[in-house]
Parts: sequence; C-alpha cells; structure tokens
Amino acid sequence: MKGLVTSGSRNIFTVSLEHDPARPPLECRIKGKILKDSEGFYNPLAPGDRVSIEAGPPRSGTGMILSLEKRRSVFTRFNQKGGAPQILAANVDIALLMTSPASPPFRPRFLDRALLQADAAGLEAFIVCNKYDLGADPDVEERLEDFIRIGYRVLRVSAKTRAGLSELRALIDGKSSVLVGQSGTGKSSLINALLSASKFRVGAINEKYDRGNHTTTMAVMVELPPGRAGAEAGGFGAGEPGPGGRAGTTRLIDTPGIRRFVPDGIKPGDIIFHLREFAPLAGTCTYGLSCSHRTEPGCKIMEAVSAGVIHEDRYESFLRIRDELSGGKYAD
Ligand SMILES: Nc1nc2c(ncn2[C@@H]2O[C@H](COP(=O)(O)OP(=O)(O)OP(=O)(O)O)[C@@H](O)[C@H]2O)c(=O)[nH]1
Ligand SMILES: [Mg+2]
Ligand SMILES: [Zn+2]
Repeated sequence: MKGLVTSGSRNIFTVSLEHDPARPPLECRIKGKILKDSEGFYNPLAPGDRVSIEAGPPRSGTGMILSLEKRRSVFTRFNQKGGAPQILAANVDIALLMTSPASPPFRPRFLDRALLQADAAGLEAFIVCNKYDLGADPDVEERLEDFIRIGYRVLRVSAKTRAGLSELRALIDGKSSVLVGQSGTGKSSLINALLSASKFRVGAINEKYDRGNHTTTMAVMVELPPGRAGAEAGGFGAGEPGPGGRAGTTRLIDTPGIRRFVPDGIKPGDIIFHLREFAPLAGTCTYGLSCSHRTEPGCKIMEAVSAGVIHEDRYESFLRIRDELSGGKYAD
C-alpha cells in the first residue's frame, strides 16, 4: 500500500492512506529500522514523504514502512545539536518564511538564511510577515520593501484579524507549502486561521524575553478544504481531482520554531548564486569567482553595496553565512 507521511518523531510516523481517505491514518515504524535513501539525516522521514507500507493486524491501527518514494523536493536545515541535516518537509512546492514585525522582533537575517535554503532546494519562497495588526516600525518596513525591490514576494498578514489571508490562500492553492520561522511568529495560528479551526495548539509569547515558547514540537501536515480562492482560480484548486488522482490538494506543514537557521548542503562558493541580487554579479569581479568580496579592487559585489543595489544587511548576512559554512575560513 502507498501512504503519505503526515507527521513523525524520529521513529514513529503517522501515515495516511491516500487511496482510502476514509480509513484512519496508521501509526508506522520503519521495517528493519533503516530506510534506504534516507541515511545520514537527523530524521529519516518528514511530512510530505510518500512511502510503501504493510498494514499491521486488522484494527491495530499500525503498520510497517517498507520503502521511501523518490522525493521531488526537500526543505532541510542543518541541525546543530544532532550534527546532521534535518528534513523539515518533503515534496513541497512553496516555503512560507514566517516573520513578525514585533513580538518576537523582526529578524531579517533569519529570512536571508531561509530564502537561501529555499532557493537551493528549488522551492518558491514567500516572506509572510504575520502579526501585522501590531504595526511595523519604519526599519521593518524598509527591510520588507527591500526584499520586494530585489524580487521576493512579501505578504503582510494577520492570523488574528485575518487581514491578507485570502491573498495568501490564493498563492498556496492546490500546492504543498511548509511554514518555517522562529518560535512565536504565529505559524500554528496562521494555519488555524486558514483552516478556520483550532487544530493546532498556540503558545503565549514569553514576556520577559519577547520570544515564543517553542509550542509546536513536531512537524505536522494538514489539508485545507477547497476554498473560495480555488474556485476563483478555477481548475484543480476547486477541489476537482486532477490527472493522477488528488492532484491539486492544498497542503500545509506546520513546523517547530527554529532559533537559528543553519543552511544545509550549500557549498560556500555557491551561496552567491542563490541570493537574488547577488547572482547576476557572480564571476564579474576582477578576480572572478575567486574574489572573496571583502577587500579586492574591482569587486562588483562591494561596488553594488556602495551603490545601494545590495543592502548592507544582506551583504553582512552573505559574509556571515559564508563564514559559517566554510568553518571560519573567511574570518577577518
Ligand atoms: N497580535 C497577533 N498575535 C498573534 C497573531 N498570530 C499569532 N499570534 C499570537 O502569537 C503567539 C504565538 O503563536 P503561535 O501560533 O503559537 O506561534 P508559532 O510560530 O506556531 O510558535 P512555535 O510553535 O513555538 O514555533 C500566540 O499568543 C498567538 O495568539 C497575529 O496575527 N496577531
Ligand atoms: Mg507552532
Ligand atoms: Zn568580489
């Protein structure tokens, strides 16, 4: 039987049976403990993975995972504690990079890192600035506008007032998306708002530290009912089964808050190709691709920073990420 992983810790996974959606999902373990094609990761499976399973005894509600189907995409990060890459979501189309203008404070560096990862993973990425009902300082606005200037899509929304939700719904309609962001930015709240149901537990902000309390502890995938956005867009989004069955289902993956996003699987020399306003300049410096973009004469990256084509904060992020991924090789 084929199944779709909707959640899982490191060894027990909830698998829904797509051909038989009326049947309750099964709690599954991996047969033989090791799953081919998923070695070396912190977690062998993530929401969105498609697997072959063998059902357990009737009415046990359990099963065994036999094999993993080839992934079309993975959104990973390097899990420093575990010392290995962690799969946050599999087979998704879109990364919704969650941030808030306040409470917790706006963190553009988090966005730089997550945008880099999404690009390297070949995913479409949107910046979602939730809690917009709290208002945004001019500094926050300046950075959001700069992300727009360099070509990223920014959505200003509120899970609380529902402002901006129909625009967001239309963008994610018929696709699978993963929500990634720091604790307390309102990922679970936003999914609840889109579901119009209190499916996920939400947590208060720690007043002393002005940050979230890591309420969500496990990544979980949910399906959104076909919505008005789908009807407007027509086609699959309206909930009609497309070719191959249930194509066009709108899926969202909630993930636990991440304090610091460490990119995974990106070579230091390749970062430049994944940052939108840097990429066209790659290789154009006097010293070509071997330029460190720190001190060299004829450095087009540094010239672009001086000319305001590259925001200073983005340049700073670029240097820091490169330094981190190369083990301090570029440190001053
Ligand atoms: N004012 C306001 N508060 C919000 C909004 N969205 C969420 N909150 C509040 O922010 C707090 C954190 O929300 P959660 O949904 O738990 O945040 P999260 O990103 O899922 O956090 P983790 O699971 O810890 O990663 C809760 O107190 C929510 O009620 C919003 O749009 N506006
Ligand atoms: Mg949460
Ligand atoms: Zn240079």
